[in-house]
Order: sequence, then C-alpha cells, then structure tokens
Amino acid sequence: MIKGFIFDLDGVITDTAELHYEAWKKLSDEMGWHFDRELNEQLRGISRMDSIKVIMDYNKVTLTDDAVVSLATKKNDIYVASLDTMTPDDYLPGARELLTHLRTEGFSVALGSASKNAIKVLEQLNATHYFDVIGDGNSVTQSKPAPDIFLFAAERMKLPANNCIVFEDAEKGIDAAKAGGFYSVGIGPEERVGHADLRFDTMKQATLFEIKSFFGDLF
Ligand code: B16
Ligand code: MG
Repeated sequence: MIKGFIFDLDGVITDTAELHYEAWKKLSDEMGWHFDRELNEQLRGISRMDSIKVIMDYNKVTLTDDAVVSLATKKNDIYVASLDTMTPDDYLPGARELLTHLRTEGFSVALGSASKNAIKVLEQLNATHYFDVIGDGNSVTQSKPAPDIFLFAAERMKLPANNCIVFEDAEKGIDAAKAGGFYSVGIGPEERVGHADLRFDTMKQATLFEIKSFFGDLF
C-alpha cells in the first residue's frame, strides 16, 4: 500500500537548475573553463563536489583538493545569494497543488534532495509545512544513484520502501529509487527518466488522480 511520497527538489518542486547553471557559469568564466547548458544537464541531481569534478574532467583540469573545495564554495556563495530572489511564485506548475492534495488526503510526505541548501529553498517557497521529513545533502554521505537519501526519508517516515513513491527528474535519481526498492515517478523526457514506473513530461500532469489511476490497487 502507498502511504508516503518522497520528493526530489530541483526539477520536481522548483527549477533551481537555472540558478545552479548561472552560478557554475560565472565560476567557469572566471576560471576560463568551458561550461554550457548541455554540461549543466549532467549535473542534474548530483552533489556539489561531484558536479565540480564533472566540469573539471570536461575541461581536463586537475587541482589540489583544497583548491577544488574553495572553488565549489565560491560557486555555492553565488548560488545561495541568487536564492534570495526566489519566491512562492517559483513552484513548478502543479507542484504546490499536488503537495496540498497529499496533505488533505493524509499521506506522509518527505523531501529527498541532494542539495545542502534545500531548507533555504523550501523557506523561500514557503513550502516547509508540506513536509513531515526533510532529507537533504546533509542527511547522508552517499549521493544518488545510491538509494541512501530515499532510505533515510522512508525510515524517518517509519515506512518501508515499497509503501512509498519517489518523484525524481534525474536519471540517477530514478536509479536511486529503484535501487532502494521504491516505486518511482519520473518528471521529464523519456530518454532521461523513461526507466521510472510512471513518467510525466511535467509536474502539471502529475495529479493525484493520474497517480492513483496508474498504481491502482496499491492505493
Ligand atoms: P547544493 P536535487 C541537486 O538538487 C541539483 O539538481 C544539483 O544540480 C546540485 O548539484 C545538488 O542538488 C547539490 O546542490 O550545491 O545546493 O548542495 O535535484 O537533488 O534536489
Ligand atoms: Mg532533481
């Protein structure tokens, strides 16, 4: 039986990918590194330190560990400052409606994000009250495609994995949900999240009615 929902943040609740892009672009321009939207796509759902490694590998750059940490921190300072512009108008269309519906129907709801800034993002959106549990980049050490963040969220909700549906926009996020034994809903194109149990192009289509219709007897 489905009793809980676990939501990724960037690409599911809100589109912080654009703000991440602008911050990485600013850092890359300063460093003389190539960085474009295609490369940004590869950073979807992966941690900050894994992200800078992807950018450095692409640019065939090697630096000391301390230098890498300091550059990742610089990017984060740019990103965090840009979050101040985020408001409750910045939910992805359909996300707030689904969260509200889940609350009224009494489901347990958790966040399962790779971001260490998830609490700040939820505060900017005024979304904290929708979540019983917050799992973020500070909750576990192994990032997606390891299932740890979703297992953390389920455990805190006191639910087994097969009582929960994970919402994810990243290929590695769906991999993580499957590895943990969760049901999964992918948000985005077939080539990215086609391996989810159920897929929608956008959150707007992901209504509780559609989800219940698909998972049928599990509700
Ligand atoms: P931070 P999600 C992820 O969020 C982003 O998709 C990814 O691009 C970012 O690198 C990661 O959070 C870490 O974010 O630098 O704020 O800790 O999709 O897991 O909600
Ligand atoms: Mg995401």
